[in-house]
Amino acid sequence: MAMARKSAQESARKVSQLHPCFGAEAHNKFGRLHLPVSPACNIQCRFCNRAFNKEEVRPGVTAGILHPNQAVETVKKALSLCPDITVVGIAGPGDTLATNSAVEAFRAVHKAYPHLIKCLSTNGLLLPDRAEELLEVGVKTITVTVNAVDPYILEKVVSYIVFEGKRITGPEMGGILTARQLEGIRRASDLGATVKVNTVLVPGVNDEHIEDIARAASEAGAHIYNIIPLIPQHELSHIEEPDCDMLQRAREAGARHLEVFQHCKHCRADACGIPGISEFSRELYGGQMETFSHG
Ligand code: CLF
Ligand code: SF4
Repeated sequence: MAMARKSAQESARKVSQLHPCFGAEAHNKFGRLHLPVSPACNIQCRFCNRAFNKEEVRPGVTAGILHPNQAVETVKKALSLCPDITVVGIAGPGDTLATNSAVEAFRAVHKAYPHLIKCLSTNGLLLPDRAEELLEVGVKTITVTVNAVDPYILEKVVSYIVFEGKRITGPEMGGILTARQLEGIRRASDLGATVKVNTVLVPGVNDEHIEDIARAASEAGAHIYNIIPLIPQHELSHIEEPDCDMLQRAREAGARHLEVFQHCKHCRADACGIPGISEFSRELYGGQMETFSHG
């Protein structure tokens, strides 16, 4: 296991040179493509209002859903629009492990483009069961969104999970989700993946809890930490967005345990291009998919 951790550290160094979300070096230089193949979610975050439209720029939003068998063709087209793409990511619009679509898409893309980094973002509920399979289909970088590691704080951010066929709420839900996320991080990192933890910073809820999250994530084997300011909506629409001081304090607290990534661009689930520099999602997906609108 120690060997695997060491090789994960070496792989993390390589990834930081090529992946725009895993290192300052690669940021502004390389691009990522998101394949919006994952429609469903197995938890309900209180701030999440998944939507299908072409206007908003935030996680969870996409212009439509792609079928996994369209993945390779989409990567080909994206590379012709933006040859600087080094990463193919799947980040929604639902959870990437709630259905098999992401694994199927990665399997096909890895076969056709083995040199591109495959990147998955998940809420982590099913990561312990699927980490091995992800590594098998070429996934090298995994992001787990951990918004609290205390069940009483977590229930203020997540209203329920659906786990083993049951809908679970309250502190019991918080305990299960945290245990699964940390176990998933441990398993993925032991298998050689580079793991980033994302936290949505919710003022008055988890802003004093960031150091605890970073400590637990680091102990579980995570390599990088990214703090994303809340976009107030859905059940948390009454909470104000965190200000720069709060974000700065949170980043300092996180940095006591993990390297903090500071350049996140709040990407949509169908983003394509160099984050913050170029965006080709309209050219890529615009004419091809239906526009849904919900929420
Ligand atoms: Fe996509 Fe996320 Fe992979 Fe990057 S985004 S799945 S790790 S390839 Fe990057 Fe966008 Fe921030 Fe995410 S800037 S929202 S951190
Ligand atoms: Fe929304 Fe993602 Fe939370 Fe699911 S895990 S409810 S898609 S933010």
